[in-house]
Amino acid sequence: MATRTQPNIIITGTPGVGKTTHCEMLAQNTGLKHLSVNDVVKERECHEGWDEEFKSWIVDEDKLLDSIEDEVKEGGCIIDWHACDLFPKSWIDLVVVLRVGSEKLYDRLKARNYPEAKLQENLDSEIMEVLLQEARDSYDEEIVIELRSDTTEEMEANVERIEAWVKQWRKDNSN
Ligand code: DAT
Repeated sequence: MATRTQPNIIITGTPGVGKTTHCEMLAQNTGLKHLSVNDVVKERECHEGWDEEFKSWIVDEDKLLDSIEDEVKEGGCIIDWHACDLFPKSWIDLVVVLRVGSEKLYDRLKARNYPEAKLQENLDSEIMEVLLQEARDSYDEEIVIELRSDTTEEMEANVERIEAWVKQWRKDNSN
């Protein structure tokens, strides 16, 4: 059993699916802390350099885990990252996999000026449900939920649903 007094949640999904937007809203509404793995990798230099073709950092996972271990074990983190299989099961209480339709994703990644190879890889990854599979392979099925993130209305409903889950977790884990 976890000894933390606040839950840890992973918000995952293909880049562009809405992780950051969801995490910011959730952090504001729940008081939990938005832990952007992207920022951690950059600011604490948990990488082995820059991949020019994909315009992204080559993440050093061991360094990343060492770097966030203490704060995540404390609890109360909303982890924002496009992978989830690296975090130890014992750290995590809920895994939310956001999903989006191809056309919407294409538009969002295009707006970010993603290079063609990176754009195509991410579209394929979303269609093949790579992150959903990764989440199901890495965590108990009861803690993995898949939520749609095509529209603002869906995002608001998702945030409300996760907020309700946090409230219940706090009730169940208070003495
Ligand atoms: P991620 O952190 O997964 O890369 P993001 O939160 O930065 O994604 O969102 C990418 C863009 O898409 C951003 O301009 C906000 C928009 N967006 C995300 N989710 C949305 C939703 N459910 N409805 C409408 N727009 C959304």
